[in-house]
Amino acid sequence: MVDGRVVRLRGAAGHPTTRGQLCPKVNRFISRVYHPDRVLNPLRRTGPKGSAEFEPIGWEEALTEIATQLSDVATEHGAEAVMQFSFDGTQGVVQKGIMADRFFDALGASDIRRHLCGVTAWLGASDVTGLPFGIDPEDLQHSQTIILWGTNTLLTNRHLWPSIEAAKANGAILVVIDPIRTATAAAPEVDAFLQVRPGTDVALVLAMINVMVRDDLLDPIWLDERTSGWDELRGSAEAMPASIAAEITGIATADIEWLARTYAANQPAAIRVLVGPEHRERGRDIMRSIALLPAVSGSWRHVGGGLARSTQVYFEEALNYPTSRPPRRAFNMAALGAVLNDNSLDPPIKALVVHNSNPAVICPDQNAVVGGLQREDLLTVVLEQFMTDTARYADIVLPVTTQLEHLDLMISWGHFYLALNLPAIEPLGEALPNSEIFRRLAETMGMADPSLRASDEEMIRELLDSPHPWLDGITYERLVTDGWARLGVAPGHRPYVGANPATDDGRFHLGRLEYVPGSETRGGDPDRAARYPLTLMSRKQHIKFLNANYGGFPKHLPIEGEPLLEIHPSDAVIRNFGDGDKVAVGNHRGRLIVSARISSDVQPGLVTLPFGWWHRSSPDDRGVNALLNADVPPDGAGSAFFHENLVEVTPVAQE
Ligand SMILES: Nc1nc2c(c(=O)[nH]1)N[C@H]1C(S)=C(S)[C@@H](COP(=O)(O)OP(=O)(O)OC[C@H]3O[C@@H](n4cnc5c(=O)[nH]c(N)nc54)[C@H](O)[C@@H]3O)O[C@H]1N2
Ligand SMILES: Nc1nc2c(c(=O)[nH]1)N[C@H]1C(S)=C(S)[C@@H](COP(=O)(O)OP(=O)(O)OC[C@H]3O[C@@H](n4cnc5c(=O)[nH]c(N)nc54)[C@H](O)[C@@H]3O)O[C@H]1N2
Ligand SMILES: [Mo]
Repeated sequence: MVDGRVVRLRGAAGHPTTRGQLCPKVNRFISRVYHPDRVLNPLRRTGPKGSAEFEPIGWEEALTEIATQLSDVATEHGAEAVMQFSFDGTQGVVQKGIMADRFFDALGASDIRRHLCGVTAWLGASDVTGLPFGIDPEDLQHSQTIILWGTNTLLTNRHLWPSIEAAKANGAILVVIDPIRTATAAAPEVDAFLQVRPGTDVALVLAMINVMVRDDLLDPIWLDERTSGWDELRGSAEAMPASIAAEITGIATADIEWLARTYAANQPAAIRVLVGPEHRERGRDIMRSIALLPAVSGSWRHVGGGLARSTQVYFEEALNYPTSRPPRRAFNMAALGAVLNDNSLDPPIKALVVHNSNPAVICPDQNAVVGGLQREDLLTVVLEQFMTDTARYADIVLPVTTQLEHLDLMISWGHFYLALNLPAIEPLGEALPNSEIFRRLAETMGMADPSLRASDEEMIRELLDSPHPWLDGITYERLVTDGWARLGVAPGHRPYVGANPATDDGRFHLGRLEYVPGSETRGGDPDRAARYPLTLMSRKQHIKFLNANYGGFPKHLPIEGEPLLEIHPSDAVIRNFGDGDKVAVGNHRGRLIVSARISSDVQPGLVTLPFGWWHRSSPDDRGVNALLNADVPPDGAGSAFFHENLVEVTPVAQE
């Protein structure tokens, strides 16, 4: 720090996960904080929606105007005509939304189901284990077999890699299962890369269990004492021999057999998952099927065995999270485009308040989302650090602080360390933390509930005020002194040794399992596939991107400078185009003109476009999400199907 200005950012040397290192995206965080494009004043729209023409206004004027308009909407249409939209812009518990939720609860506004990330994975794992506790990811260092199942660890979760390297140094076998040869799949440490056909993992799991039964690799006492529904699952698995699974998954029979034997016999065996395969219509089945493997094999018994999934559930259990939110109309965030355009809703949405999110980029069916944001009769307020594609459509933009400027309590999905984020500098310009904005808005609107006046420190103290043993000895004061503290989960913690899964009978739930292709797949809808024969996946792909945080920053863009369509040589040749050619990729939802990159990292029938690019950094003023299905699972719970969309690609004549 020099003269109140941050000049260097580094990881804490003593922190066991980061070990003094930051990842390539966070390494440049200071340039984001001091970026000349930071929004540092409240702004009011002066041009047409989307034009990004704004004038600065004072805070008081901004808050009064928002308060008046929200009250008018609530009076005229009912409070449910107001909706908040918020997501994962920060992992800080307070700034992510505690005060915002209190504000919208007090107002009685429509709520948002924050389901785009991790909920489907949570549901699938909890189908097997009740509360889905996994192992400490650091314990992968003790594994002899590690399967990175649909997770691009080297890109999305680099801090796990040293644990994997430690296991490798001990002779572990490392397997990657992914439809794409990702940076992780291509790493020299990987012993086997199994390039599964997208969305077919359930067939692979069934065949693995089939082989384990056939070759007598399972422990009948474990199955008898610790599981229920084994007969049903065994029946399902018996109907899926490896040879049939090979046809469905594209993985050779011998490789499936090798994987099953290695996984069952080379213990401790761990599977690492995050969210990749959840982003499909049948994502819950896939995540459940993966969670079935340690329940069947009993690998949970070994330190370094079991499922290493998101650790967030540990923090949710330990911290005193607000639990009693009033039930209200709520929408799955994937459906934002449909919700904003649906006039038959009672009441329709008339005011949208966005914080911690950039829905114009991150939601599926981008054209529908933008269509909704263009509505002249929709009041849109966006709390942002930058003039994002969403903020451009706002009536009022409110400037918010970054993590260097506000107080927060940070949880994690990658490890067990709780951190207190103390502000390092004063807020820049007129920026305010989200929490403070909602406190002031509540006051301006005359809301009386004292919980709407709680300070950030008070909210953090409330969160820490929990009898849970994992928080023993972790106080606000200790966090101020030390910066971080490990939850009181012992190293080598085996969540299901000496404790049962939180299912109704205390056993791992197995039961019937069936491979069913999603409806927007070649197997699921042959008619549609005749028109749109290629599967489009839209993953996180760039090392310096963090979701949509950097997709508009020239210094963060990859050298190619624009999103490229990756396509297999066999699919390009029959369509008569070559590397670097302009192509149209599209379906009934949208169409983009992009450049092609011919690559055998993808498989025949599969194309990819990277996620996270802002509209104006993309050739057609739209990102890949313009092509994506906005359906959600029938019960409304879970994520969007980002990786399961059918498209056609055609060459575009060059002038
Ligand atoms: N650099 C960088 N790091 C990030 C992020 C970022 O944007 N950039 N985002 C952060 C966030 S919000 C999250 S949620 C995590 C996500 O971390 P990950 O879950 O690791 O990342 P994803 O790219 O969502 O998906 C991982 C892999 O799943 C594969 N996959 C998709 N469908 C299937 C399938 O049907 N079967 C199998 N076996 N694999 C499949 C994809 O090809 C992809 O390689 O990353 C975090 N870290
Ligand atoms: N095609 C496709 N779409 C996807 C995915 C994919 O893999 N493919 N991944 C999905 C996943 S896993 C996720 S998590 C979502 C991510 O969706 P989002 O959470 O919406 O995306 P981010 O880009 O992480 O953050 C949004 C904004 O939060 C702002 N922000 C940061 N800190 C603060 C703060 O303190 N206050 C306020 N008000 N704003 C702040 C940033 O400036 C940023 O513009 O995207 C989903 N969408
Ligand atoms: Mo995510």
